[in-house]
Amino acid sequence: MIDSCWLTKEVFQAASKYKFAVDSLSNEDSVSLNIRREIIETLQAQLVDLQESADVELTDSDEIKKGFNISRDERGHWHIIGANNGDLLHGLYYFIIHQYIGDLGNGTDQCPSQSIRMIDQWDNFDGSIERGYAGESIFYDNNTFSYSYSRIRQYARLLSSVGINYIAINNVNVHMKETFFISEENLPKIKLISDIFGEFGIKTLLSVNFASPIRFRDLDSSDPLDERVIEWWHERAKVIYREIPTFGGFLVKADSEGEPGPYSYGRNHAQGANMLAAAVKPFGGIVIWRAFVYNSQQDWRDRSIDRAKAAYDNFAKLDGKFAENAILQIKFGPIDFQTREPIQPLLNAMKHTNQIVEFQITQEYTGHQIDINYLLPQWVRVMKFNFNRDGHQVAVKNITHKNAVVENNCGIAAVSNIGRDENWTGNKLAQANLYGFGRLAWNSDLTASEILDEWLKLSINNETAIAVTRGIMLSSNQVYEDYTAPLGVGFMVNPAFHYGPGVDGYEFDRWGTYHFADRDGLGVDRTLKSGTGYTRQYDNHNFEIYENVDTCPDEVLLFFHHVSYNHILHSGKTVIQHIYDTHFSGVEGVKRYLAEWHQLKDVLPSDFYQNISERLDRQLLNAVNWRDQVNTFFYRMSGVKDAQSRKIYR
Ligand code: GCV
Repeated sequence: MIDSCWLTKEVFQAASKYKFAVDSLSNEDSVSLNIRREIIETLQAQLVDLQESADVELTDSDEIKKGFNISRDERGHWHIIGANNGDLLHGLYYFIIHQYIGDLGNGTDQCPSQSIRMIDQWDNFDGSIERGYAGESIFYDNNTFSYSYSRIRQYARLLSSVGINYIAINNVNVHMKETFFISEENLPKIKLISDIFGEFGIKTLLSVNFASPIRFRDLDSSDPLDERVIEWWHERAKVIYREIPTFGGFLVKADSEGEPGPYSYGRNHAQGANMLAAAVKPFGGIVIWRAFVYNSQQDWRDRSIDRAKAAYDNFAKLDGKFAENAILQIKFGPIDFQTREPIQPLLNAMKHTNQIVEFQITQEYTGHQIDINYLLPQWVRVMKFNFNRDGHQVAVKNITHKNAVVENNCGIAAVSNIGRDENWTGNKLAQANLYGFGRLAWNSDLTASEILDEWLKLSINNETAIAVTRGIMLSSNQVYEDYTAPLGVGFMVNPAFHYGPGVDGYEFDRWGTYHFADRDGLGVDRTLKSGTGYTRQYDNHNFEIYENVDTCPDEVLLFFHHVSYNHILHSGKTVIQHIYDTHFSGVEGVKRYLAEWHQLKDVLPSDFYQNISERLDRQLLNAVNWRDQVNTFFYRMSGVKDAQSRKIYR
C-alpha cells in the first residue's frame, strides 16, 4: 500500500462532510477542472451549484494579488478566494488540512512568501536517482517514461497541497539519453507528465544539456554567441512549446562537475544563460541557471585555493547582466549542503539579479534517510540569517525579493527526497522534510516546531506517539551534527558515498574540504589576514564577525579559522573537549531515541513502528562509528585526554 503521507483518509474525511461549489471562474483550464475533480473524487464530497447553498464556495478575484483568502460569513459558510486557479487549488488543500488541524479560526489571508517554490528531481532516465535514498524514480524506469502515472499524480497532489508551483523533472547532470528529452520523439511523453503537474498548478521544467546542439549532431559548437547556436535553441524552444504550451522552461548546470558550459568558448555565464532565456522568452518561459559552477581546481598542497569562494568568484561580477527571465539558483552555503556551513555571501553580492536559494531535502550529507534528521531547524536558520546592506539588515528569506529584477522570478528550491518506496521517503519521518520545505517556501516566517506540529497532527493519530516523535525530531538535526563533523569544519564523510565517517576521506582529494588537522590544531583559515580571504566576500558587518577568531560563532569556527586544540570556545570548553563531548552525547542521543521509540510499539501502526526501529538500529551503528573514528583521530593527533576519561580507542 502506497503511503498517503499527510493527506490521509482521516484528513480528507474532516472536510468531506461539506457541500462545495465553484463559482464562475475568470478562466477555465485544466486546474479549474481538477479542482472539481479533487472535490468529487479525492475528497469524496458533494459538488453543488451555487444556488444550492454550498458550505464552501470557491472563486477567484483579481483583488487578491497572490495566494488566497479563506473567510467565514455570518451564516457559517466558508469562502475560498484565489488569485488564480493554481492558488485557489492551494487554498482548497489549505482549507482541508487546516480544518483537520483545527487552526483555521474564522479564516486566513495567505500570501506566499516566495514566488517560486520549486522541487528539483535528480532522477535519471534509467530509473536511478542521483543522491536518492528511497528507491528508484517514480518518473522513469529502465529508459522508459513513467514508472507509474498514478504515483506522479499522487506526488503532484502532495506537492500542490503545500503550495509547490514549479518542478524540474530530471537530474541537473544531463546524461546522453536525457539530453534528448527535448526531441520531437520524447516531448509527447514529457507532456503527459507536465500535464499532470499542470492540473495541480505546478509548472514543469527540464534540465537541459548546454551542449545539446552538438549532442543532437546538428552543430559543431554550443557557443552562446554563435548565431547558429542561438537559432538552434530558438527553433528547439518553438518545437517544445508547440508540443507543451504550458512548459516552464530550462534548468541548467553548466561548467560544473564535468557538465559542458559557456567557459569552453571563453564566454561567461550570463552570456550562456541569456542565450537560452532569449529562446524561451517569446513563450513566457524562464531559465534557472545554477551558481554551483565547480570544476575543482584545488590542491591540498596549496592552501590559497578555496572551493568556498567559487560561486562568488564566478558570479558576483555578473550582477545586473542576466536577462529578466533568467534566475540564478544558489546553494544556501558556499560548499555543498553540509550540515553546518555559513550562508553563501553571493546572495548579498548580487543586488540586481533574480535569485533562487537552493536546499537539499534528500539527505546526501545528512544521513541518507537512514538517520533521523528533521532538517527544518537548519533551513529556518538559513532563512533567518541577516546580511547587512547599507546599514540595514536583510534576512535571507527576504533577500531574493529584494534582489529580483522581475518580482515573481525569485524564490526557493530544493532537491527532492522521494522515490518508489511505499512510504515515498525511505524513512517515514523524512516525509516531514518534504512537507516542511513546501510550508517554509509558502510562509517563510514559520518556525521549525510550528511546521513539525502541523505534520505530526496530520501524520500520527496518538498523543503519546506525537509527543515522543516530536522530541526526537526536533533534536535530531543537532544530534546528527553532534556525532558527525565538528564546528563547521566541512566534509569528513566517506568519499563519493557521503554516509558514514571518513575523517581523512577527502583530505588529499581535489574535490574535498580539508580539516588540516596536525598535532597542534585544526580548521581552515579563510580569513583575509592570513588565509584564503573568503571572509571578504561578506558585507563589512559579517566580515568582521567571521574574520575575528574571538567573535566568530562557535558552530562555524573551524570553517573560518585554524585554531589549537586548546582554543577556548564561547561555550567555555576547549575545542578538543567539545569534539569529545559532542561525539559522546550524539551517540547517547540516538540511544535515547531508540529507547523512546520502543515505547511506541503498541501505539503506532506496525509498518511505521518497524520502519523507524530498523533505521534507528542502523543510525546507532553509524553514530558509534562516527564517535569512535572522530574521537580516536583527534586523540591520536592531539594526545589530549578526555576530561571525563570516557572510552576513546587508541
Ligand atoms: C547533481 C554535489 C552532489 C552531486 C550533485 C551536485 C550538484 O556535488 O554530490 O551529486 O550533482 O552536488 O548539486 O550539482
